[in-house]
Amino acid sequence: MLTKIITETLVNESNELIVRANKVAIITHMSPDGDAIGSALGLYHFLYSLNKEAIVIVPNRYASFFDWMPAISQILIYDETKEQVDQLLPSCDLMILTDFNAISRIDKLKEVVEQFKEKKILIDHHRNPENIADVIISYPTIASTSELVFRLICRMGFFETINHPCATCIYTGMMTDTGAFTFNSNSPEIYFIISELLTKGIDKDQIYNNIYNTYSTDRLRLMGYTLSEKMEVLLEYKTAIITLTNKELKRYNYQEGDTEGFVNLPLSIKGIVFSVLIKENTNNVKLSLRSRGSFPVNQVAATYFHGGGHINAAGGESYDSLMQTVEQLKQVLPLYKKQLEISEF
Ligand SMILES: [Mn+2]
Repeated sequence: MLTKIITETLVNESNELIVRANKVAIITHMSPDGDAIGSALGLYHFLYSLNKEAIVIVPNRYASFFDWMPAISQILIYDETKEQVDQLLPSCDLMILTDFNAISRIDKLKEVVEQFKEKKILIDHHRNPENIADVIISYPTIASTSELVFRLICRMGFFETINHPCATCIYTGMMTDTGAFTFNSNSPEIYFIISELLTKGIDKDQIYNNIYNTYSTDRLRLMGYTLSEKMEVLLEYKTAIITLTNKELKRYNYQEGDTEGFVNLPLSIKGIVFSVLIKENTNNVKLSLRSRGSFPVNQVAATYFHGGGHINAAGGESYDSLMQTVEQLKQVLPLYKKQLEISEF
């Protein structure tokens, strides 16, 4: 049995809105990751099983290693389908927002959400959600939004309705947000849920392969280059910094998603608890920050790099040059020396 994490009131309010709805718009965040897509498509399949219509809208394109996911081709990428989305939305009578806590996380979809006239439900696990929905299901202690989607469906009494594609999407989100159950994954209930998903026929080994063993040659070579040439290890601060310029990315025919997970690699060095990937973008510099133990990378991201996230995984950006951003980060490190020292790995 699962603990009843989501309150009775939230379950009832969601149930009422979902049962009443005919066509649901599901929206998730920019550069959608496995949990964003997993939670959104999980809901999509669930709603179709209830004989309802659903559309999933994302701000921009997702990495190609999600291409195998059931119904992924139905996702509307707002960057490329703005007119279609604007035309479809008025026919929707409910909106579900998944896996983000701030309206800024959905980029140009901000207006779409703000102008939507009907009710909205937010399902998320990031801290301090903005007041962007009528029903806010926010549980930061839960490892993935996809897990929350599973919990909500079950609490509404629809476990039987979960079909194979729905279960596959939920599992994908649970797996990717925990690094294939290697962090943030000590809750026994995660494994109870997995066993329930297995009864729906998911192939967890195949899902792992689909996500993690699909590198292109270019991507693997870029990884090798990054580790051998572009990783700076600052043992004094238990920190590693990886940088990648536009030019270098081009050299390896960079495709969206090719650097996914690179930031985690230095954390496999003994003694490293803080890892940062700093990457040139078209008009700014993007930072991915990861840590082990108690070191709060979301604090670093929020204080210095216009970002935020979770304690062990956060993102940020900078409008200075790549080199300036690296310098800035290096100036910040001494301020966190104590916290870095006590953070365990
Ligand atoms: Mn998530």
